[in-house]
Amino acid sequence: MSQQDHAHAADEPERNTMLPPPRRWLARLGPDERRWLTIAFVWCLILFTGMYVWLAIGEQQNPVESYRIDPVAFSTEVDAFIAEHKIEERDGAEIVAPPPGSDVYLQARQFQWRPVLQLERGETYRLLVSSTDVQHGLSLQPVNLNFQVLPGYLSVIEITPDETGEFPIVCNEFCGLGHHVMTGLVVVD
Ligand SMILES: [Cu+2]
Repeated sequence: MSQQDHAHAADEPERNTMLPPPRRWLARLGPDERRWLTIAFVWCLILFTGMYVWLAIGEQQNPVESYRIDPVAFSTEVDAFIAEHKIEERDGAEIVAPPPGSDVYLQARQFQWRPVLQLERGETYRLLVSSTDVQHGLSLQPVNLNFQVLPGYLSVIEITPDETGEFPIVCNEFCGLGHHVMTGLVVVD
């Protein structure tokens, strides 16, 4: 070895690349890190608690009850409901006028909400909704009735229309190629 090589080796600390790097990640948290982690954790707790607070006082949650149901059985019930209360058919859509206060069915399927429901203002109905194929999303605006519709599950919600008019239903869960044309209608007289 020359004189120069010796000098160079002494300058650089010897490094064995097979050893792990210094364990800096086990160092104590700095004050800033600790402060922000505390703020983030407290904020998480506030939001988590907020879910239950809004459930109680916010009137933002739809009081939907859920039950298991066989999709084929549900389909049969919807067909029977439509056959019993159908008043007319317009552009292939079945328009159904169930008696006030009764159970009304709404079936979600690719790519349709059936039937069109004709309800009376001020009367209370139990709306029974399910899907007979894939997951859909029921969105009735502007009354903000909005929940997931799943095959095998029956969602039941009491509704009392307080305004007359036509209320479109859209599917807000992507369900296939015809998703964008999947609309339905509730008519309130
Ligand atoms: Cu859809």
